Formats: sequence, structure tokens, C-alpha cells
Amino acid sequence: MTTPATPDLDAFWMPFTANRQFKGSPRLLVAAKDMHFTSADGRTILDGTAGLWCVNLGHSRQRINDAVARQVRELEFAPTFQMAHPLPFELAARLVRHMPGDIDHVFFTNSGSESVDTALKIAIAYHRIRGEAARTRLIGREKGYHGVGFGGISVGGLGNNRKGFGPLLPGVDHLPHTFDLEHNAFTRGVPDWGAHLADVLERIVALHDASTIAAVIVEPVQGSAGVILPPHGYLQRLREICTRHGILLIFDEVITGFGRLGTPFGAQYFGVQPDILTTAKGITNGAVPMGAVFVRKHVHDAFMNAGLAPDAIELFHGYTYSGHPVACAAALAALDIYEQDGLFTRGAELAPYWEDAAHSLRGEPNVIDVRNIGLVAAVELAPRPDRPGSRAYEVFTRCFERGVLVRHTGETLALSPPLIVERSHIDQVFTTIAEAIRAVG
Ligand code: PXG
Ligand code: PLP
Repeated sequence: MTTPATPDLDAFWMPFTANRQFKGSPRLLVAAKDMHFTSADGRTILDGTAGLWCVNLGHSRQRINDAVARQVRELEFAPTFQMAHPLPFELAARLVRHMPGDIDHVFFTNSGSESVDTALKIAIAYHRIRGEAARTRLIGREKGYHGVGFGGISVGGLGNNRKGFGPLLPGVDHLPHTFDLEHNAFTRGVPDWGAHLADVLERIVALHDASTIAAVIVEPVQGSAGVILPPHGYLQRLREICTRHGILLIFDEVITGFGRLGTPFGAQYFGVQPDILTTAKGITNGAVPMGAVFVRKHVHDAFMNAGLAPDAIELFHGYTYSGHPVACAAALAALDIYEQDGLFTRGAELAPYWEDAAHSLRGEPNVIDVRNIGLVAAVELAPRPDRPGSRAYEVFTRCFERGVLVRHTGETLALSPPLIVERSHIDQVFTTIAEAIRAVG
């Protein structure tokens, strides 16, 4: 393969990136297949992160590529406002079959951020159309990541994503996060300590009264904040409290959806039924941007059975590209692969091996915690007092130089390989990280 010349890097304002640092020492990827990227300097790099938690089926799957190419030629765009084409109907019908409980309708978006905004709007509109218009408050969680729309950063709980952007949405409260090294360090899988943290929801309800609260939104497993697991029984308690007070429970499954935990969705892993479930990323295997918001029957019914005039629009919401034909074609092909190759549940088979490999890092210098669930893991490093975050960044760059892509956020390394990963890849990921941790000191 010829190595393309490095383009002028100046004009692209990169997302969530130290632009000046990156442009001083760029890392460019130019191709990908299955478990590997190829870098601009011609190296093969094992993808330990499924891109950005999205390439669950491995890179450049022929079936998806062919479906996308065919669709662009046949019907590259058609509106879905007041008319449509067949693909989003076909996709919706197939997707809801994999959903837990009575989730039976889906609203298409183009990203996780749009899915979150859509879910929050549906929740508020749901109460209003049923005559409970005072239910407008939203409850998120500390350290939560719900994308970067104003709704998502308002319910989100990462200070850096919020502080630069003014007062945000009014009427939002936050539950405490469940990260606790003192009680839970080096727990394998879901920790025992911390279910009581869900009871703070009762206090928030007492403070504002249930009649003002529309929804609680949480990630079943917090991803972006560094893989923070829900303690045993925690999500069940949230569900019970929401049910008791008529509050909708939204699971943001942008990361935990599509097989990541070894079940189709996180809701099934934890056996907890949300009212609304947001997704993106793995829905098309990252090949074309797409997101989807799934709702239970009673949520959809509330709009359809509200006694509106037959020609009235039930929900004044939608994106130009909701149900885009090319995204639908990619998602249908991806779904074929999830189903035929058993990738909704392959993570469960590999999870014990993955867990052992991750926890082999216990005892390496500066490793203060290892967390894991399904095919996700995090390695927590002790911060250097003078330069917090620098240790994980150096491990990340060293791993990249040694041919393994990991994610770093703060002092956490996060790992989430494509679900087609083999044991030899898992070994390579963790030996490379161990070597890098020792080397950076
Ligand atoms: N909700 C959750 C739970 C997410 O993880 C979003 C919403 C937003 O999705 P979009 O498609 O708008 O980015 C996400 C996205 C990381 C990382 O390194 C995580 C995400 C995105 C980019 C990087 O942890 N999560
Ligand atoms: N801004 C303007 C001026 C628009 O006309 C539209 C859509 O028509 C949008 C924003 C929203 O774009 P999208 O539907 O792609 O989210």
C-alpha cells in the first residue's frame, strides 16, 4: 500500500482533542480491516477500543460495505417527513425484536447526542400529552456522559463538558455516581457495595415532588467517565423508585447496546426494564452515522391514543436524516451479522478470559484499580501529583507506538475491543499495556 502524504492539518478543528498537541505529533489512521487499523506510516494497529466503542463487528465488513454501496446507487436520500421509503420500517420491525420487554417502537436519529435529546423530549412530551404537564424535571447522574447537545450536557455529569457552556437546561438534578475505590477497587465484574446510592433518588423526589419529575437518565454502565459499574441491585432500585413515582427511566445504551456486555442490550444483562432506551454507535457498526431511541408500548401509545385529530402530528420532532436510507442499509446489514454470527452474545463467552487478562495488571506499578464487565475493561492509574492525566496519556501513546489502540480519559485506560476479538488479541492488548505501564513509570 502506498502511504498517503500527510495533509495540511490546520483547518480541521478536531473534536475532544488537544488540537495544538495533536497537530505537533499527529497519529493518522488510513485503513482498517477486522481487528486492525493501518496507520499513515504503514503500521498495523490492533484496535482495543472498537474505534470509539462503535465498530463492534470489526472493521470494514463486506456485507455492510456492499449494502451501503448498493443503497447509494439505488436511493441515496428520501425524506421521512410526511412520506418515506421502506427501509426504516423494515429496520425498526427487526430491531425491536431484540429489545427487552414491551419495547416496540423506535425513533431514528443520527448520533448518540441526538438520541439523548430525543429521549428527553419524548419523556417531557409523554407526561404533557397525558395531562401531567408539570412533569418537566430531569435527573441525570454525576460523571454521566450523554453526548454533547444542551440536553445531554445538562443531565450529564462531567464538569469539563458542562462548565464552558453557560447555565444549561433548568430543572435538572443529579444522582451521585457509584465510583468508589475504597470499597470496590479490583472488583471483578459488578461490585457489591453501593446499591444504597440509588436511594438518593427518593430524596430528590421528596425535595421536588414526583409531580414535577419527568425522567431519570443513566448509562447502565458509565462508559466515557472511565467504565463505572452499577453496584449489585442499584439499577433495580432506581427502577423501583421510578415506578413508584410515575417517573420514566431512560437507559442510555449508546455504549452498552449491541452486544458490548454479552447480551443484546444492557437492560437484559441487568434484568431491568427501562421505559426508553437510547442507542447509536454499534447500530451501523460505525460505518454510517445513526442513532435510535426505543420506547415501551405505553410511551408510544400515549401519543397515538391521546385523542388528537387524525391528521395531527403527534410529536413535533425529527431530523432531516431520521431513517436515512444509507444508514438504514448499513444497520440492516449490521443486524444480519449480529444475528448470524451470534455477536449479540459472543461477549459473554469471552468475558471470563477477558476478565482474567484485565486483572493480570493488578500488581503492576501505579495500577490502583481494574474494572471489567462483558467486553469492557478499565485500568485506573495513580495520578502524578503535579500532572494529573499525564501517566495514562503516555501509556496510550506508547501502546499506539507498539501497535495497540487503547482509550484514555483522565488517569483511566478504557478497553472495548470489537466483539470478534480472539484470545491472542486479548493477550496482546494486556501485555502491551503492562509493558507500557512499566516503561512510563
Ligand atoms: N450517550 C452515551 C452513553 C455515550 O457513550 C453518547 C451518548 C453520544 O453519542 P455521539 O454519537 O453523539 O458521540 C455517547 C458517546 C469515549 C467516548 O472515549 C465515548 C463516546 C463518544 C466518544 C468517545 O469514552 N460516547
Ligand atoms: N438549521 C436549519 C436552518 C435547517 O433548515 C435545519 C433543517 O431543515 C436544521 C438546522 C436541522 O437540521 P437536521 O434536520 O439535519 O438536524
